[in-house]
Amino acid sequence: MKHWTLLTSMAVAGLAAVAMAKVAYVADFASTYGTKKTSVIGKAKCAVCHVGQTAKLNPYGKDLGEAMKKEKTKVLTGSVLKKVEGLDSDKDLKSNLDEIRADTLPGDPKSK
Ligand SMILES: [Ca+2]
Repeated sequence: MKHWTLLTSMAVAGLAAVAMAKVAYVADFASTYGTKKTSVIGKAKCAVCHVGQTAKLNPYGKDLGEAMKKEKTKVLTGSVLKKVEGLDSDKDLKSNLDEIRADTLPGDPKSK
């Protein structure tokens, strides 16, 4: 029984750490691009990189994940964000940077 309690505690702590990481990523993104909370991107929060509010990454989130791996970091930095600016993650013919500037979602082809 104690074994399960420990495992459950570790799982909850792990999920909390993931949630905290996401909150930090949203802040890093906003400070890099100066996005306002009232903008489409600002309101999307985690959905800029994830499919809705799930842990699953959208195409833009996957490209950021690859860039983080290449930089051997687990932190979303301005440098990582810049590495994927020229890509068109969601294949809607607009670069990620153009989408961010236009306040559309770089990981959602329906947002353009
Ligand atoms: Ca795009």
